[in-house]
Amino acid sequence: MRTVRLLLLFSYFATLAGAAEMGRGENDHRLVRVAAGEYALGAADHRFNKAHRFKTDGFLISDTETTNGQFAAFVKATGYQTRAERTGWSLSGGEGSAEWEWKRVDGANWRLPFGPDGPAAEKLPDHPVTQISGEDARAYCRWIGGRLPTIDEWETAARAGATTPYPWDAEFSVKACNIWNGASHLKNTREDGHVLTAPVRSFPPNAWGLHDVIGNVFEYCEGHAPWMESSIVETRICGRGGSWWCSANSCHFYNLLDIGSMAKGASLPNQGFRVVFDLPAKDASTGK
Ligand SMILES: [Ca+2]
Ligand SMILES: [Ca+2]
Repeated sequence: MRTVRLLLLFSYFATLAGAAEMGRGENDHRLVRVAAGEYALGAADHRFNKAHRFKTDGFLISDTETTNGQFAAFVKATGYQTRAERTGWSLSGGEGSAEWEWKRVDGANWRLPFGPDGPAAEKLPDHPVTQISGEDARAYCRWIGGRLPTIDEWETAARAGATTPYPWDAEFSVKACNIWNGASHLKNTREDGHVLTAPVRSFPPNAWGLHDVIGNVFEYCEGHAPWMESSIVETRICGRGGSWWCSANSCHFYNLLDIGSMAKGASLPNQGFRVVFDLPAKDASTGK
C-alpha cells in the first residue's frame, strides 16, 4: 500500500515544475520538493557553519514538524515504545525554570511531555511530537519509508533561497516564530502567543512552504556539525532551528546558521523532527 501511494505521489510531482512544489504523502505529510541543484549555505562570518556549497539530486521534505497525531498513528500501527516510555521518565521543564534547567520527571514521555500534570499529546494532535530520542525519530522515519534530513538538506529547505540568518529577513521578528519570550525562563512574556509548543502552521511558511523551520521544536538532523569532535559523534545527534524553549539569553539557536546537538538517546519537550524522502532515481537524474 505504501509503495503504491508513494508512486502516485511521485507521479504527481513529476507533472510539476519549479524549485519547490507541494504534494501529499503518507500519514498526512504534506511534502515540499527541493529541486536538484547546488545551494549556498552557511555564512562567511559564522564561527562553525562557514559559507559552503551543497549539491543535491533533490528530495522531498515535510512542510511541518511531525505531529503528535502522526506519531500516534505510527505507534498504533507498530506498537512502538519510545525510549522515555521504556525507562519511565524523561527530562522536562517550562515556565518557572532556571536557565538550562531540565529536571527528571517520572512519567514524562511523548504522550505527556511535561509529565502527568502537564498537557496531553492526545489533546494536541496538531502540535509537534516531542520527548522522542534521535533513535525514536529514526524509527518513525523508517516506518514511513523516509529518513531524517542531513544538516545541509535541512538548511537548504529551511533557507528556501534566503541568504539571511532568518528565512524572512536579516533581522529577528518576534511575530514570525515560536521561541521563548522574556529575559529568563522564570516568566514568559507571551509576545508570540505560545508558552510551550504551538500547533504546526501557526506561523507563516518560508518561501517554499515550510513552517516552523525556526522555533517551535528543534529538528533532528543527520550528520556531524563541524565543531563535533570525533569522540562525541557516535553519542550525539544534531538539531537545528531552535525551539519554544530558546531565548535570547540562553539557547539562541533560532536561526538558519547554528547547529546544536544532544545525546542521541535523550529526549526533551522541545525536540522533534521532520521527514525527508529520497526521489526515485529517474526523477533525481533529471531533476524533474
Ligand atoms: Ca513562545
Ligand atoms: Ca522547528
